[in-house]
Amino acid sequence: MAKNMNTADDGVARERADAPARLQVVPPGRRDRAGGRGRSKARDGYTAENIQVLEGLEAVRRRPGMYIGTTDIRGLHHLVYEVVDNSVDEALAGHCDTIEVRIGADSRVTVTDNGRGIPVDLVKATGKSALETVLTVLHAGGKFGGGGYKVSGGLHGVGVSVVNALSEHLVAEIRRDGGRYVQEFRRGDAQARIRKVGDSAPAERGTTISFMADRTIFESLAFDFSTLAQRFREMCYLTKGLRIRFVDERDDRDYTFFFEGGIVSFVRHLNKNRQVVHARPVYAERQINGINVEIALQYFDGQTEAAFFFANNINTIDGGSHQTGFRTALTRTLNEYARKAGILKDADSNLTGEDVREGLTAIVSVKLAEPQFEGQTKTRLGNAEVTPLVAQVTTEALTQYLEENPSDARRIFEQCLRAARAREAARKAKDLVIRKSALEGMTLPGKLADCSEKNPDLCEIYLVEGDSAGGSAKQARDRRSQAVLPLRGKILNVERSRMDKMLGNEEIRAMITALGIGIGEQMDISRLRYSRVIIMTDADVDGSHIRTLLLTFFFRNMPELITGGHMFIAQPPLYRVQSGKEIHYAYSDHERDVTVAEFAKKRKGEVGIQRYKGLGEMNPEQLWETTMNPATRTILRADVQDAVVADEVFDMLMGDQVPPRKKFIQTHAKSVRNLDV
Ligand code: 0RA
Repeated sequence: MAKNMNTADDGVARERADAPARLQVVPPGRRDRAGGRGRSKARDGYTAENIQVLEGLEAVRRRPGMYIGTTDIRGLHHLVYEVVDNSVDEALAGHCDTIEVRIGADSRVTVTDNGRGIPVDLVKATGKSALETVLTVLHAGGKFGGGGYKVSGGLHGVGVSVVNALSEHLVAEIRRDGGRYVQEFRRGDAQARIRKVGDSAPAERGTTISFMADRTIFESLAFDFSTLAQRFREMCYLTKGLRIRFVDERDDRDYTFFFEGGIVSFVRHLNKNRQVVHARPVYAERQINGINVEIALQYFDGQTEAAFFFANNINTIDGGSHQTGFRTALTRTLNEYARKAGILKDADSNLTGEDVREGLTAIVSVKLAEPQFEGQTKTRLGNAEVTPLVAQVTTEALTQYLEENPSDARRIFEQCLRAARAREAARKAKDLVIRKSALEGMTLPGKLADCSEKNPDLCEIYLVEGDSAGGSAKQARDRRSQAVLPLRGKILNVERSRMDKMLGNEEIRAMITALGIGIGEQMDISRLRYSRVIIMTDADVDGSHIRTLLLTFFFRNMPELITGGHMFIAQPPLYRVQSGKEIHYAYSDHERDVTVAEFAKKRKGEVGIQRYKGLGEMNPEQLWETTMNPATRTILRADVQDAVVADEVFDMLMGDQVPPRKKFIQTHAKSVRNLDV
């Protein structure tokens, strides 16, 4: 025990005041990518030359955007992911099976794991304890403690020191080697040396990081439960046997995620509300040349594809080498089997990639020591060596499955052949519709209230749920720059309907003509008539369903709208809180409570709360003020992740309509279906 105490003490070489400035060279190209708010804390000695030299974590505080992208809610969530990713790494290395994430009533976040505990002994290179090094030196993560522990990285791998820099207060507690060690930080600065505060039993081993995000940096500390829960759920699917408990003390929610079946549970979950073609997902896991490959797939009787590709638990939405390997193997294996089994005759043409991906739900997850993430958003896997490995695992697993389950194989091929025939029919129908609308000369839909401005850069369009809200929006809008298109009722569920049927739908055709870019092969994003397309739906279950449908439609048919950053979601307020003459609009339950408390403190007398169930309950002035006025509104840009998450399954599970607040979401036996509800 005494020895450990010593090493811990040795780790703290100097107090902060006399520590030398650690200089970090920021490459000029990255300097101005700040998504932050340009907080200028210029100090003597800083000059704006080509190469900017900043001191340690101060660089992070000066330009948070460079490290976490933005200082809005996404940046805020990034802090949580960063800390949790480290614990998940410990789980991936096989040393941890339980993580607890807790959001306090005051929005403090506490992440606890039962891993080995971050080492507390001295790191020679920094003269500090390993713990303090990880928390105060940029990019220090994984550079100690032996290679191989850190498989994640990529998107979130900026290091937990970034979290420390952007927290007004952070406490680390380490339980290892029989001791309990604590160190405290404020805005990245250690407040004292690491100290031993007690003993720990082996069963208590682990790390706890508790942080209060810095209110002077982040726009708000309103963590979104669903977004975080979705991420934790995904992490648990991708890490078999990992348990993540997520407690939100702001409104007393307590969920535990655990999936014994790993990505098989994931596939079952995605197919939960679908009619599956074969009962048991095809599954394989192999470790080849230090690369772990895991695939699971199951067909359902639909027309869409739900295949997701992960590298080190990161959702690589732009695909990459693992996707290539999987797709090639899927098409080739199915065609080879079909020929051999006489399902495809010599005269038949092969099934295309599209044919074999119709009605396919699949998860491909690879884990490798040195992932290369490419593309603008670093969401495409580059490692070429992964392609043949994924192809090999897919081919072997699928071939074996087809041979052992010939009747399932029949049904899968029937589905693929149906897809091939339907595709041909749809192509003909689509050509017809497109030619027809071309002949009609692109007349704008009658329901569209267009704006007078013609320059698309200055124009936006609101897609509004319901004719009555549409009417309010038409009165409320800025006629010069804002167009309004009301959409009646439930537009049809694009996931379940075919392209030809979809194009026959009046609401959908109105959207297509209003946006001006066409659809399918003829689509041309440069003809977009509005630079912002804003979905505005009621803040209720139906509204969220319609938003989901719209996002799904755009995601599948005009993905450039989303990837190009044109797609937005309006944020109407949930409550109107009034006391005397003072009115405040609250956009969350939490904000409502805070406002009520503030009003109550300021003056006695009644505080009135109105809950807005729909946009229709606001008059045009209120709608303008709260939701449409570019100067005062908040709109959220939809990214591809949102579109992927636009999954009815998730809403059903997590939505406010689920009464029990405490949930255990888990599967125990692979043979029992749908326990993950
Ligand atoms: C490297 C080495 C060792 C532990 C960790 C990293 C570690 C890091 C984090 C971050 C959050 N939770 C964590 N748990 C563990 C220890 C190596 C050893 O004890 O031999």
